[in-house]
Amino acid sequence: MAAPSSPKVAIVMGSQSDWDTMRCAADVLEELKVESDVRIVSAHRTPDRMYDFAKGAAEAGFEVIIAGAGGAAHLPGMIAALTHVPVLGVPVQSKALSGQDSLLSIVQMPAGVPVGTLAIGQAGATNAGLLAAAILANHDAALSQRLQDWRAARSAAVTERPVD
Ligand code: RP5
Repeated sequence: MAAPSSPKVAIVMGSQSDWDTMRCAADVLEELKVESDVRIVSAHRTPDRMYDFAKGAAEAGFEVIIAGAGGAAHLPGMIAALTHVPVLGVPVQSKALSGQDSLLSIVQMPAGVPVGTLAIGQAGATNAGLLAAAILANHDAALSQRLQDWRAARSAAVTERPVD
């Protein structure tokens, strides 16, 4: 049984080099006062760590997992295969193919094991954080209000006309 204060969102990534992207998910969650547990878990370099994390995710109290990886990005799909906790996949922008490889390898899951795939790069990571918050907000009225306020502030910041 998870302690009441355990983070409900896990953010995992395949490499330290993914952190520049994935920190956008952590940052927006922090703005919304949602705790997250951030880890490096590589599908091909630390497969045992990935297995243990995914198999233990539900019992650890995670309700959403955000998984980011680049290149032949198996991580989100492998985690989704090992847990029933919803997985949001963030395709990290790779050097060789600008993240097209990451995107296709995350989004093209065969029917039966879904990964909710976001945009390539930092926009995708930010939106994964917002989507995770929206999922939790379904049963957290205070978070729902913070999310609505966050969006209202973004709308209010848009000027009607461009300024020089
Ligand atoms: C993937 O390979 C990681 O997700 C990362 O995006 C990419 C490159 O990793 P490094 O070589 O920078 O560690 O596993």
